Amino acid sequence: MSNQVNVIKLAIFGQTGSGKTSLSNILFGLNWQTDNAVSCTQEVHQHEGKLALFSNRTSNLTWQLLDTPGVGESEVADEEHFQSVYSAFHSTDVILWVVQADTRAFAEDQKAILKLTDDLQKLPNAHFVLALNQIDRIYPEDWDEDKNVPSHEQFSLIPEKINLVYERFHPYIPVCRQDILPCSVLKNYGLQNLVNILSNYQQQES
Ligand SMILES: Nc1nc2c(ncn2[C@@H]2O[C@H](COP(=O)(O)OP(=O)(O)OP(=O)(O)O)[C@@H](O)[C@H]2O)c(=O)[nH]1
Ligand SMILES: [Mg+2]
Repeated sequence: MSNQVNVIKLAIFGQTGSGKTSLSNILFGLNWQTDNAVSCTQEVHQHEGKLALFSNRTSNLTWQLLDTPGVGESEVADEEHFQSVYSAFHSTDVILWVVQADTRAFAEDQKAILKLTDDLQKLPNAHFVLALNQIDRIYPEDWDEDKNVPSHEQFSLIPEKINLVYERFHPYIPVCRQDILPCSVLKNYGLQNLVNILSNYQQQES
């Protein structure tokens, strides 16, 4: 595995607009283009470097990041992107699947995983982490700006969201409940937890 030389491969997947590129930017201090209206990333983008956010124990690590085009843009686009997304999916140490916290529709993610795994026949030997991004947008969208945390009401819905995502994903990918992390790129919330979970993998395996 690549971390013998302290390089960990991290590839990011998920529906278009879930925030994959936004996460890439904030985690690695990049300035890749994002868009709030149209599907943005049209090819796999690669970057090698240190995390902008890290714990002391991970500061010596170098990551090879792959940011992939989102699934569910259109049938044509999904087909065009498939080979490069498939290669990224099968050549990485850590798979970060990003979902929008305010959605309850996961069929596109499930279909994409079925295709990427040849109908679950070919699962990569990677650590699966799920980011429940855009947690600021969950009902009733009344973020606690003073403390920069979810409001009381939003906070009380998070366990339910995590359960739902777990139920929808665990028949398809080997993800553990504790590896489903609520976060918000917009609010810079939950990202240190995410980094810790991503980095734990390296610690276990090295
Ligand atoms: N409210 C909110 N908006 C976010 C958050 N993260 C990303 N966004 C916004 O969501 C939109 C889509 O973000 P992108 O990072 O381009 O999403 P993507 O998954 O890379 O999209 P594709 O490249 O099309 O697959 C942008 O307008 C971001 O600013 C978040 O945590 N909260
Ligand atoms: Mg993108």
